[in-house]
Amino acid sequence: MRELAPTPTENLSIAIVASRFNRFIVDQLVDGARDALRRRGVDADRQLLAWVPGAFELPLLADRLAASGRFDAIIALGAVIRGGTPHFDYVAGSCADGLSRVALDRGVPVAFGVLTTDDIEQALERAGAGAGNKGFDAAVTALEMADTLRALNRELHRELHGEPGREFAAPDAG
Ligand code: INI
Repeated sequence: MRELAPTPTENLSIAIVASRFNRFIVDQLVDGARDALRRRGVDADRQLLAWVPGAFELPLLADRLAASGRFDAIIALGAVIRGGTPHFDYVAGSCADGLSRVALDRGVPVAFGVLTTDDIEQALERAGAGAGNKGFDAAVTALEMADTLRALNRELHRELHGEPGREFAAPDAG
């Protein structure tokens, strides 16, 4: 069995889309994501940060960014905290559905760095105060998916054009 072997690729362009609602938490997710991009060596010139009012608005901006064709991956960051009403479920559900739809419709990886928690403490824990930083994790995921798609495209290109180095070769006749 052949296995796709993604390697870290150069010159990735990455967009972060972040929601201002619960900004004191989302700011930490943004910091985490930027830290991951910096460690990976993603050029600051190739990063775009865009803000929207709330998590509900993330999919639309992610869609516009994906449609631009300028980004290898998008990192969506937000914090939806459960209140006493069903509002949480509508906002969180619509956000998650919308973001996954953008990825599938546009063929651009969209990492889901949107916290959905019962309370502020849980959110803070996941924004760097205990259980890691989900913004950092989302950025790592976005980079891996961008690398994987590039590797897949390379393989498909080789398969199509029969360039040397391809490993899709049929069993050797001789
Ligand atoms: N938006 C969030 O990002 N997090 C929340 O916790 C939240 N709550 O709790 O209401 C929230 N609501 C706003 C929503 O995302 C939209 O901005 C708003 O409904 C206008 O479309």
